[in-house]
This record gives sequence, C-alpha cells and structure tokens, in this order.
Amino acid sequence: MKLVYVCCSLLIAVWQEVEASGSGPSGVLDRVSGGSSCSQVRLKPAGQCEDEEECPYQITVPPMTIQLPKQFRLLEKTMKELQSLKETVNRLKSSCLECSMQQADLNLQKDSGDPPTNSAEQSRGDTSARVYRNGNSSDNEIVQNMQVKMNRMSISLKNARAQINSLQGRLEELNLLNLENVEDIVDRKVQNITGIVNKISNTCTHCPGQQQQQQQQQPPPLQHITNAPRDCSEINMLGMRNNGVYKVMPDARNGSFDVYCDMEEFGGGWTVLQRRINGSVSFNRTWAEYKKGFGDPKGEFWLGNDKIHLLTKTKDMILRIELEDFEGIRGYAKYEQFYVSNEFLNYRLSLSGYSGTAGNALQFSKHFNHDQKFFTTPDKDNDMYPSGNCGMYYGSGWWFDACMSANLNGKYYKGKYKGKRDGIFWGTWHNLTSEYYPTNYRQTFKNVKMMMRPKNYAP
Ligand SMILES: [Ca+2]
Repeated sequence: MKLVYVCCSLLIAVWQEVEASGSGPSGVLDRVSGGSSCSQVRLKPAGQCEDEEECPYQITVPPMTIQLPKQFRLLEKTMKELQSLKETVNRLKSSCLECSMQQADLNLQKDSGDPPTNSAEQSRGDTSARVYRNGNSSDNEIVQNMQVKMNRMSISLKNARAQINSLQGRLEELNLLNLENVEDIVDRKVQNITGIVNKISNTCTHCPGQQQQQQQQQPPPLQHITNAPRDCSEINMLGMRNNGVYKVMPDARNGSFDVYCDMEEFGGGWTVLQRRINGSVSFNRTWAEYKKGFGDPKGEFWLGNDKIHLLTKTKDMILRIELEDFEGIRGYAKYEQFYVSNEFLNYRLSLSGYSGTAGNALQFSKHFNHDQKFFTTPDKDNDMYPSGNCGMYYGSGWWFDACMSANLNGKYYKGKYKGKRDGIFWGTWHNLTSEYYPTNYRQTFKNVKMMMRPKNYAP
C-alpha cells in the first residue's frame, strides 16, 4: 500500500510521478508540498492483488478550498447587507400592515360622517394595542401621532370645503351684479334724478316767490306776449293751419322765438326742431351753435338745444321723426315721451314709447342706445366713447353713445357714399343689411325731419 501526499494543485503531477517512480502498489510515497494551502491526497489499492499484477487503486481527495480573488470578499459583505435589508423589509411590512388596519378604521370613521369622538379614540386605542403586541412601540407612537395629525387635517379640510362652497355661492350671487347691471342701475338712478330735477325746475317756474321777484326785477310783460302760444299746437288750435314760421314762447322768463310749424302732416301742430332737405346747411357745428340753434327756419336748421329744452320742459312732448331716402322710401319713428334737459345736464336726451315704421334706431340695443345720453359736439365730448369724441369723428352734434345707431345730424350726402359712415344715419333702415363697409355704398337720406307735439294734443 502506498500513501501519497501531494499538493492539491499538483494532483496531475503526482499522478505522473507515481507512474514514473516504478514503485509497487505497496510502496509508500510521502511528499509534502511547500505551500500551506496544500492538502493530503490518499491513494490506496482498491483490494487484494498479487505482485506484478495490475491493481486497481482508489484516491481520496480531501475537501477542497479554493482561494478566490479579493474582490470576492464583497460577496460576503453584500450577502450580509442583503440579509439586513431583508430583515428591514420584513419589519416595514409588519408596520405597513398595522398602518393599513388603522387607515381602514379611519376610513370607516370618515364614511360614517361622525366627528372624531370616543369611538375614534377607541379605534386608536385598539390599534395601539395591536401595535404594542407587535412590540414596536416607537413606530406605534409615530403612527399614532400621524393619525392624530391626519384627523386634524381631515377636519380642517372639511371646514375649508364648507367655506369654499359658501364662498362659491356668494361669488355666483356677485356675478349676477355684473357691469351691465351696474350700468343699468346707474342709468336708472340718473334718470330718476333727472326727473326730480325737471320737476323742481318746473315747480320753480311757477313759484309765487319767484314770480314776485321777477315782477319786481323786470317790467311787467305785455299782455299779448303773456298770452303768446307756447308751441305750434297752440297756434294750430288758434286756427292757423298753414305750414310756416311762427313765434312761440314756452316760458315767459325766456321770451319768444321763431319756430317752424308743421300744421298739415299727421294732424298738424308740430313744432319742428330739425330739418334736412338739401344739404345747404352744415351740421358740423360747435357747442355754442347747437345751443343757440343755426340754419334757416324755412330750410335746413337746428332749432337750438336751449329752445328744445324749454319746449319739452313746459309740456309732456311726443317726438316724431320723418325719414325719406333717395329711392323715395319713407318711414317714421314716434316716441311717446321726449325730453331734453338743460345745459347744466348737457342737454341729456330722454325718450321712450317707440312706435313707427323706420325702426327704433335711437334705442337700438343695450350697447347702442341714445336714450339718457348727453349731447356731444366736436368741441365738447360728453359721449360714452372713452377714447375719443364721437362728435368730432362723425362731424356733428348729437346724443352720442359710443358712438351711435342713429345720427340725423350727420353729413348730407346727395347720393350714396363709401367709407366712414358720417352721413345721416338711421340704423334700423330697411336696406342696411346689404350695406357692408367698406365695399358697398352707404345708405343716405333725402329728407329728415324731427318734430314734437304735446302728448295730450287732440287735433
Ligand atoms: Ca368720448
């Protein structure tokens, strides 16, 4: 029998040496390698055998240790870290399970709609107990604190939601009070104030103290002047039925003045305040000119804002507007109430009660409405257009809005024209739908007349 000790790393070499030594199967070969990492290899016959015979041998190899490069040490470290992570994950899993159970409790409480009362406290207590049973008291405290905070936040959120809902409701209410409504309210207030001022003004005209003062300051008016007709309707009632210029005195304090009376059309008795027939008179005039009046009472003219004010102040007047275009189409617009305030109030226009065939262009829409608008001239901007003067742009005096749906004081064109719509304009005329700026021609008018008559006049 032979025992062979070889370095594990030289196993093959040992085999070769055994073969080369020629020693018998019973020989013993002792060989120890120089390296400490070497281990023993035992080689022995597998059973009984005669000399010189070939004999089976068996080899016993010791457990083998292989030295790996240094980097492989990291594996061990990594494995340790992995183990540590695994433990952490398991711990977290356990905490999460508790957390989910608490959340479920909280949700149940929320769904019930109850405030956090004793039952909620009880719920928290149970949860705490469960967590304590897991033996993770610090985590449990954190979770408990978080839950308390969450409950507070939940209540705050609920309150905030209620406040938001309340605010939303109030906002919707406020939204109803939009700018247009505010404008309406202001307009109505101004209208009311204007009415009150007018009433006071009328009352004071007949105020006894004032009359007495007038009698003291002025010479007593002549009898024929005192009895002078106040407008064309009174002249008509005196039996004068011809169209023409007459003298009227609506207010004794302001004396008499000439007016053109239309005594023939529509029952007669009309005091004409404006007329356009041939373009002989320019209506591109100043505030002072519109105040006083201009033109020829027998031809084209503007009666004058002060006179219009006096006439509409003395009696409740209706307004009638007559229009005729160059095709001979005629139309009219009648307003059951017509009043022009004094200069102090910038000759504000008040009108209502439309009827007619020409359309209500003076009250065309919410945004184009000449009712309750001040008078504007090229040299005095009282219009509703903030960026400029409508009177200057269109070259006329008128109760401009921002700017207009009607302007009977526009330029007189003897036929159709193109470009800026500065001609006589009535925004509800029948053929305006075919008038597109700037390609098409604009509508013009051959004859225009504005006239007033007392509301209670019976021809
Ligand atoms: Ca303006």
